[in-house]
Parts: sequence; C-alpha cells; structure tokens
Amino acid sequence: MIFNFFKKVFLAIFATKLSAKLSTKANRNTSQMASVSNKIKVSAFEQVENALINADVEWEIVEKILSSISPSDSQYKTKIKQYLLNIVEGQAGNLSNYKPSSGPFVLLFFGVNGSGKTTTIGKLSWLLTQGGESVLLAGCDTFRTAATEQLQGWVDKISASNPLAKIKMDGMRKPAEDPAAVCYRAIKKGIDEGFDNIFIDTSGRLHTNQNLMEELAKITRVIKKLDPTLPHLSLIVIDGSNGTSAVRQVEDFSKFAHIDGIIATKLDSSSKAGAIFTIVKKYHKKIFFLGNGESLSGLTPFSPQSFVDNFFEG
Ligand SMILES: Nc1nc2c(ncn2[C@@H]2O[C@H](COP(=O)(O)OP(=O)(O)O)[C@@H](O)[C@H]2O)c(=O)[nH]1
Ligand SMILES: [Mg+2]
Repeated sequence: MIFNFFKKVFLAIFATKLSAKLSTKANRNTSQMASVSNKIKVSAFEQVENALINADVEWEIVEKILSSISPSDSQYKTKIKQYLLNIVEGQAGNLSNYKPSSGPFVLLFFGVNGSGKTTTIGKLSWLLTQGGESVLLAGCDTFRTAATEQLQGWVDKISASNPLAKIKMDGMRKPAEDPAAVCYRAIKKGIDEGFDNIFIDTSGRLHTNQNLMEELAKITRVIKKLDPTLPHLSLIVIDGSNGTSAVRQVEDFSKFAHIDGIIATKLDSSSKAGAIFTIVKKYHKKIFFLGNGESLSGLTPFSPQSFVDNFFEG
C-alpha cells in the first residue's frame, strides 16, 4: 500500500519534471528557430544591401532605403524595389520628343574614352535603319585615325545585315583635321542630301582635360552657325561598369556641353549601372538607352521597371 503511494508520488514528480523539461526544450527550440529565421531574414536583407552597393548604388541612397525598411518586414524586397523605381520612374528619354519638325534629326554623342560612343552609334543606326530611316554618321573623332575606320566598319556591318539600309559615313578628309570643321561639313552634307538622322561621333575625352573639353564646346558652337537649334539632342555615353565615377563625368561634362540625357553601356558585363540613380536624383537627366553587348541589336530603350528588376536578378 505504502509502496503504491510512493510509486504514485514518484511517477507524478517524474511526469511533472519530464513535462517541464520537454516544455523548456520546446520553448528553447521555438526561440532558437525564431532566432535562426531572424538570422536568415537579416542575412537575406544584407545580401540585398550588398547587391545594391556592388551595383554602384551610392551609399547615401542605400542608407536611406535601409533606414526606412525593416528586415523583418516580409515585403522588404518589394519596398526596396518601389523606392528605387520612384527615383527612375518617368525618366525614360524618348527620341521623338526631340525630333525637329523638318530637316535631319541631329544627335551629338560624347563621353570619356572607351565609354562606348562609337558602338552605341552603330547600334542605334541599325535600329533606325531597320525602321527605314536614313542615317549619316559624322566621324568627328579626329584624334584617333582608327576611329573613322571603326565608324565605317559599322556602316559596312549594317549594310551587310540589311542591304536596304540607308547609311553613310562622312569623316576626316586629311589627318588631324579640326573636329568642329569635320562636323560642320558633315552636317551640311546631311542637310543637303536630306538625311533623316545625323549622328555626331566625337573623340573620347577625359573630363579632367580642359583643352579637349573646350574642343567639345567648340563643336557645339560651330554647328550652331548652321542652325542655332543644333544639336537637337546631346547625349553623354557612360560606361556602366565605371562605377560612381560616371556621376563625376556627368557633372564635369555639363560644364562644357548641354546634356539632355544619358546612355549607359556594358550592362551585359557584371555592371548594373547603379550610378544612374544618383545621376537622375542629382541632375534630373533622362536615360535613353542601355547598351548590352557589341552586336547590332545590343541596345535597349531604357525601361525603369526592367532596370530596377535587374538589380534583384543574378
Ligand atoms: N560588352 C560590351 N562592350 C561594349 C559595349 N559598348 C561598347 N563596348 C566595347 O567597349 C570598347 C569601347 O567602345 P567604343 O564604342 O569604341 O568606345 P568610344 O571610345 O566611347 O567610342 C569596345 O571594345 C567596344 O566593343 C557594351 O554595351 N557591352
Ligand atoms: Mg569612338
């Protein structure tokens, strides 16, 4: 009897202890799981943060995003995307807004050496000739002798791919000609021959080189003598993989040339051209195209939504 009583008491104590132990373990497991899930959330959040920084979104913008959104917010990715989208929304440039009502549409391309001006001109020429428009390329990069050949190379490539393409090049006729004079002559030819578009290709210049920057200002001054509304569109071409130095390029070039908009190239590399957010925020410039690759079709009109989506892919 007594034995049975002690057995019951012993079993009751054992059951209580076991249940307490199990419940502590369960609590510990729940809190451990919560902390693991939190860690995963924070690390996923950090990954997005790193992705933005690696894509050259300036720290000031990243910091603002991170301070306004919590990693525990299940919608944080959507919110970050929306924040970035708000910056570039409505910033897609449209060529047709700049076209003159009559005469050729004259576009001036400039930027630092190797940013992709000539390649972009080639790709844009292909796009427009595919639509049946004629294009005259004004080869005003008189600094490198190979530059005229490179431009002619694009004319040949486009003509080979589309024998009906109406495209010509007019460049230097003797070594070291003044680029402004070459440009003037080419535009005059384009007007006289009734071209739909004239693309002016200029030498790559360091934004820190005063003389070369003055030369760019001279090109604009000289062509205004033909028609004060020229050029109808002035575009700076930035290499998307140049990081945030593209912001400085826009600032320095704007001291010597009017800038209507931006073309960012080399988005097929690891570059995502996050500097565009700063350029748009600071200088309110339109983005016209993104270059992705060296083929004829490697130029895409800027779309704010796909640009932002691209930050969260790959
Ligand atoms: N991968 C890649 N390479 C490009 C792109 N645009 C230009 N390039 C290359 O970058 C280099 C410089 O381009 P180029 O057009 O000559 O630059 P420019 O000096 O500004 O006229 C060349 O080797 C081009 O083939 C692009 O969108 N993607
Ligand atoms: Mg060039």
